[in-house]
This record gives sequence, C-alpha cells and structure tokens, in this order.
Amino acid sequence: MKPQTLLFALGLVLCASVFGKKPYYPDPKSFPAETAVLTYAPKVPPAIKRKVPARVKIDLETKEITARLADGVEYNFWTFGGTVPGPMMRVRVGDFVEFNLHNHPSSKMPHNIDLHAVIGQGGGAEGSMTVPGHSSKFSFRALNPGLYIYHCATAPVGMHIANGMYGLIYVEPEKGLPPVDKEFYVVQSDFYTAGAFGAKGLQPFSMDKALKEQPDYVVFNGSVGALTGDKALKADVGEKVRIFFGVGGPNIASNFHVIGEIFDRVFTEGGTKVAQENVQTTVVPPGGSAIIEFKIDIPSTYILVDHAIFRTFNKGALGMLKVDGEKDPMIYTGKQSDTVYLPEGSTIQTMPASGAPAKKAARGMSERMSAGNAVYVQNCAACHQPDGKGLKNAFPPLAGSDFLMADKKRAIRVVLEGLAGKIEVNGSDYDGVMPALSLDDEDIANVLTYVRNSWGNKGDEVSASEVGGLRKK
Ligand code: HEC
Ligand SMILES: [Cu+2]
Repeated sequence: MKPQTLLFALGLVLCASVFGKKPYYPDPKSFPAETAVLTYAPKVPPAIKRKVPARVKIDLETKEITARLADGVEYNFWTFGGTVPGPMMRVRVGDFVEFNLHNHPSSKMPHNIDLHAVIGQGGGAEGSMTVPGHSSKFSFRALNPGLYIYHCATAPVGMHIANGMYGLIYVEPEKGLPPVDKEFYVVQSDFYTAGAFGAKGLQPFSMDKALKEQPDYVVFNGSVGALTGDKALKADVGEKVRIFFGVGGPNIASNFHVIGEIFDRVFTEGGTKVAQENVQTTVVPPGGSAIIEFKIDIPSTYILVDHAIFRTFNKGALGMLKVDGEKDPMIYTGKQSDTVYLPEGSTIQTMPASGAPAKKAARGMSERMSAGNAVYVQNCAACHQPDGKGLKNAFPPLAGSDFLMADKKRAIRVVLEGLAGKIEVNGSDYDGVMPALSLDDEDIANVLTYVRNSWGNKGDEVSASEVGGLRKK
C-alpha cells in the first residue's frame, strides 16, 4: 500500500469515530430520581443546584373550569393544572423526564401535551393523548436547553389553545443562569368571546373571531388584571429581575415592553444566547418565548404592555411591576413644574364620535347599571381605573368621590363637555384635563347611573332626558 493510501484510510477511520458515532446517552437508571417543582404564574420554580442529570417525574392534570376573564366576565377555560397559563416547569439539560398527564374525570374533551422542549412525535402529543378520567405516561430526554412553550395539541388544536392550554418549561443549560433577585413567569395570550370586550356574563368562545384573528381580549397570565393592584409583581430598588416570558397565542404575537424600564439583556426567542442588550421592546411570536433581564434603579410602578397599544388599554394586556425604594433624582427627578399652557384659540378637545348604530334605551335601574358598566369599561376605565379609584395626582377617583356625588347636574356637564381647571376631590387637588367624549344622552345617563351606584357610591338613576336637557344646543 502506498503511504498516501494508508493516510487516507486512517483519516477515514478517524472521521468515522468523530462524526459518525451515535452520541452516548447514559441509561437514566443510574440517575438520581426527583419530582419536579411546578409553580403557578407569576411564580418560577427554583434554580436547579445539582450538577448532574436526574430522572425527573412530572405530574400534570388537565381540567376544564369556569373562571374570571375580566370583572363580571366568565369563560370556560381548558387548562393545565387549573390555571392559565399552566404551571411552569424547570429541568436541566440531559435530564430524563417521566411525564404523566392526567385528564380529570369531569373533562368533556380528550387532551394531550406538546412540549416544544421534546424531540419526538408531536413533542409528546402522540404519547400523551388522554381521554377524560385517564392518565398517560411518556418519557423524554431534555436534549436542548432553552425556554419552551408547551400546549395542548388535540384537535381542534386552535380551540384547545384559544381556551387556555399552554405554559412554559425551562430547560436549564449545564451551568444554569447567573443568579438574580427576582424571577417572574408571565405568559401573554388572546381570547375570542361572543360578546365584545367587557360584555358581562359567561362568554362562549367565538370561532368566527378566532379565524379572523380579532381577539376581544389580549391578556397577561390568563385574565384582565392578573398582574395589577394587589396582584402586581413586586421588587425593590437595586434588585435584578428576570422575566420568563412566553406567548401562548393562539394568534397574536407580543410586542413586549415595560414602560419606564429598559431590558439590559434579552435571550431572544428563548434561546441560550444573550442576543441583544439595551432593548426597549422585544417581539415574541405565538409558541415562542424570551428571557428578559434588567436591574431596577429607581422606585416606580413599571407597566408591562404589549406595545400594539390598543391591546393594552382596550383589551387587557396591562401588568404592573411595583418597585419600592429610595428615589434618585440623579437618574429621574419626577415632575419639576406644571403650569397651565393654553395657547390662543385652544379649547377642550373632543374625542370623535364612535358612529355606532342607535341602541335600545335602557329600561329601569338594573338595565342602566349593566349598560353603564360597558360604557365605563370602554370610555372611562383607562383614566379613572377599573376600580374607580383613579390615579393619584392624575385622575380623580369616582369611587367615593364627594365631587361626583354632591351635584348631579355638574356631573352630567363634566361628561358632556369635558372638564379643565383646578378641582378638589375628597380633599385633594386635581388640575388636569378630561376630554369631552362624544357620548350620546343614553350612554351618559347609563355611565353616570353606574358610577354613582358603584364602589360604595349611592345615588339615584340618571335619565337620558336629564342629560338632553343640559346638552348645549
Ligand atoms: C383621558 C382621561 C379621562 C377619561 C377617558 C375620563 N376622564 Fe373623567 N376626569 C379626568 C380628569 C383628568 C379629571 C379631572 C379634571 C380636572 O382636574 O379639572 C376628570 C374628572 C371627572 C369627574 C369629576 C371629578 C370626580 O372625581 O368626581 C367625573 C365625575 C368624571 N371625570 C367622570 C368620568 C366619566 C363618567 C368618564 C367616562 C364616560 C370619564 N370621566 C372619562 C380624566 C378622564
Ligand atoms: Cu386540550
């Protein structure tokens, strides 16, 4: 044999041993066994401390429930674990996961699970198809680290996802992530209801709107207000925050932004690289995710939004991160002055009329209250807040407002004509501008009846003719 031929043959053997060999996956029988910690949003399972792969057992139950989608609005959710999103799971790359899916006997539908972290038929869907009152088991090796969506993939798939069946599983890389002070689990998704946003009662799923991709609701963590008020995320000045963010869809990508913050680092698309630093808004598609990190410098209420902004102020995609701590005027001063600016010829602006078709007049107090609630949600809540408590120094409260309750005619004029100039409400001064809203007499009568009889307020009915009598001809 010529020396060249010998070298060539040797090369072949070497190549085969390096590239051709199947990678070696140790038998998980020798692994330590443990049960995964599952957490409900916005909680995140603890970081994994062990340095070796384990045999991890996960039990997850599918359950169909009726629950709150917004105030006064109920929905028949199909869920993992009884919540939307389903619980978050955390394993480590190389782990061998035994997955048990239990479908509650009260379910009407079969369900399964497609974990994007799984390499295998349907991401586990085929191995986990489970009829009501049954359990299925399949096992997988977590080959790729990253943050993955899981969802139900039972036909009609769109409907199972639209009804709430999704969540996140994080597969930690070998070295884990650098420690932070607070970790949060947030999932955005869209809902399609027979009634419009805010329409009361149990709302059935609208296949028509889902097909047109026109959601009535776009929300964080399964309902309007899941991350506001008492349920706001909390952190302190100086802390580092990490958000495990996913989009369940079914249809709508998120333009995720936190008002008043900048993302220091983003693992875009839920992958293992910090693909970008100093990010304002990150796009996350349905069935996708991102890991977002930032340090908090000053106290504030930071607002989590989908920056396709009508989704935030009109469809529910609004969350809060409340941060306490010491102010730092070297970073942000807060408002330093506020003076009236009224250039010549300026008046209160008028919002355009909606052009909605004429509607039936409400008969009686209870019809007025429910019609008024709908007007309130669409026209007033963005400023005066869903709970009527307003926002300090900006929007006066309607709940318990002495200004509102003292003078019915004045209240009608406020909504008819707008309001500017200094007023006092419950002992606090406000000097803002409320726009005239172009509502008709009926809507104004309904909304004022509603605000004068909600949140502890007690007043009489406001009629459309009372409003008409005060309308300037
Ligand atoms: C764009 C924000 C905005 C919207 C929308 C809005 N308001 Fe106001 N509203 C204000 C501001 C600001 C004031 C205080 C104005 C001032 O300081 O002179 C105010 C004042 C009031 C007051 C008198 C003060 C009080 O607290 O009692 C009433 C009553 C009121 N609004 C009712 C409504 C109703 C009802 C709607 C919906 C039909 C509505 N507002 C929509 C911003 C808004
Ligand atoms: Cu399902």
